[in-house]
Amino acid sequence: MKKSIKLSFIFITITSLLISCSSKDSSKTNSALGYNSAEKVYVPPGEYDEFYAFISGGFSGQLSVYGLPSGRLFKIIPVFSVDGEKGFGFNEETKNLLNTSFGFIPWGDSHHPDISQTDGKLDGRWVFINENNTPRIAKVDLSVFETTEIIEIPNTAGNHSSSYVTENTEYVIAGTRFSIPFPQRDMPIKDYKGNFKGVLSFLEVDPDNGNMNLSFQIMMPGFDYDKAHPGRGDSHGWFFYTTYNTEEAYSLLEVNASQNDKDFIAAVNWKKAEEYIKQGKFKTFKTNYAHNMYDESTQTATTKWIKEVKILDPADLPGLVYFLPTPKSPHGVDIDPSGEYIVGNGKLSADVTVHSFSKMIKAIEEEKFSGETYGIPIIDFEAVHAGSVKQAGLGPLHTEFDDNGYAYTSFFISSELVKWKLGTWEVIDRKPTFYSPGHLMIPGGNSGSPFGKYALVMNKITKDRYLPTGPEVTQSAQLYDITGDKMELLLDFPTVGEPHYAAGIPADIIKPQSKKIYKLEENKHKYATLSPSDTKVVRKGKEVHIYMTTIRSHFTPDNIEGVRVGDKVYFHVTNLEQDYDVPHGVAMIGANTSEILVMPGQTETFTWEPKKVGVWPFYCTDFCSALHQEMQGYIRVSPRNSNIKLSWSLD
Ligand code: K7E
Ligand code: CUA
Repeated sequence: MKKSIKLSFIFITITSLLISCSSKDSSKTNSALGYNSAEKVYVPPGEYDEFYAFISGGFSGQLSVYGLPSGRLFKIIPVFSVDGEKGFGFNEETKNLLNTSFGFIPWGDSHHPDISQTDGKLDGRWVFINENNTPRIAKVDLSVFETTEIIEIPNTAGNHSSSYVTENTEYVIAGTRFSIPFPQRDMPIKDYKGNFKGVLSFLEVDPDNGNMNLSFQIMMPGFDYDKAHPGRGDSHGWFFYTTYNTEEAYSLLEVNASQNDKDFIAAVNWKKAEEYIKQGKFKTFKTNYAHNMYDESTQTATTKWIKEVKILDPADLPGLVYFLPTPKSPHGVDIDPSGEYIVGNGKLSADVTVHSFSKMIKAIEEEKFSGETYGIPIIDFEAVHAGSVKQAGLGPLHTEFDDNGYAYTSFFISSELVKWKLGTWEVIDRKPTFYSPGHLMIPGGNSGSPFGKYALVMNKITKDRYLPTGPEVTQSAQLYDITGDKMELLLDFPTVGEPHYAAGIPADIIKPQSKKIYKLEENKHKYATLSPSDTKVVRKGKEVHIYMTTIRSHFTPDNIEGVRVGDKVYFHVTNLEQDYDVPHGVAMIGANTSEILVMPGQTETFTWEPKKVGVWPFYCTDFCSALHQEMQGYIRVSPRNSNIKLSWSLD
């Protein structure tokens, strides 16, 4: 009896698998074959993933950290949007990171993370990521997985062709998607042509600490500069940008910016730019932008206002910029690991157009130009064209490379991932994606040494892939095994926000340098309190400063009297722990900021403006020990005109 039930259960299961195999939804086919795939993504409890993946959050403004192949989420690093979980943008230490010339900006749109490199190899020291909306570039320090610098990009709108690093992290670059009046001014929009300009920015990176500095900008014609990638190997010293709207349309762009058969890839010789800068061939323009830097020793971010920027005009500077005609409103431009091939993903085209760097150099030497625009030579298409991947799919967006001479292109409209061979341009394999991929990522993708084991495809549409969650469904990433001739779909997992690009790196490069605690003796925070006996409460007019310490499981001081309605109370909390993974938090009723989460050895400041008379509790927000629930205290709040003196208790 029992046996027959079991058998019929197996029978039903097999039939249902067969049915789903034959159903029109090919995604289910994969789950029937899924056991083998499951093994390839399964990371047993207690074991580590092989790769980190840093996935942009798009409209979340953040950068999330996943493990591959498991797809497990480890951390969301707040970058351009305030984050209540970590107090980012709320506490006194980090809020200056979000300063801009438009004021404090609590939200951003993050697109393209890129990991620092040495000799064309990922070195895992920093991730840079761009903010599209209010143009900025951030640096995330990978020893602590925190945002430590944000620099605003002036003369720019829609910072999209950003933020990629050169092979020794000499520069991280930014570029304008929307051209704007240059200099910015009140003028009729119909006078766009010739008056609007697109500016490309080069930020030099300090090799010791990763700090950025806007070295110069190049003032380009008023096109849209969409994506960018650095040259490498022989093409090191060049940067490539896609353009669209070479029509310089300013309305109905979906029609008017799709007229030209070919737009351009702009090839910028940044080594030449450096020479011109040295020769003083730049113009200095007045500007005002924020450079926000978090100092690890004071543990506090400060804002510097920069007033000038150097501008190079390619019309006056021969050899600085060339245009490579490329069909058709190209989105991504991607450079293969050797640096020879420049891949243009014409999003309104069925072909992928590939240019040759060596042909480009030859064409420049032989002056094989088909014209010029705004003083910039246009290289003859045939003189630079290496080949095209014919009829590869519909709507190519982005291409990445493995370490075996293959390229992988995402096709938005035909929803597929296509593998093709560099040099022969033949399509090797294609696999459906679910659905409408934007970027894909192969770890080390923007470097001379990719790790061609997995391709992570980030999709715009999810539809039926997950349980429904109301009208808003998660965006989705899909992991493919690319080690064989045929690609194999292994895993779907949801992402945070809308992912655009991602950057992947072997975990072994990052793991050894990951910081476990902040050393108390190195804490130079202005309000650090290094011992419970040094705690105190100080009034400065309407400000009350509490110099507070935490250690399992106690706040010192824990009871404070003498605070008045209308005061602003600063809790300067130093976490005296020196053990890994023991943060303490603080929250206070009615605070219009957020909690803070203070790491071992760190000081952070939480602010509270008491509105009501009474005795109000504060507590630790992080379950730090068996006595975590006992980690609490009170603040007595008296009327504004009270003359109760400040007092506090230490036990
Ligand atoms: Cu194609 Cu912002 Cu790189 Cu999205 S972008 S997909
Ligand atoms: Cu400290 Cu909970």
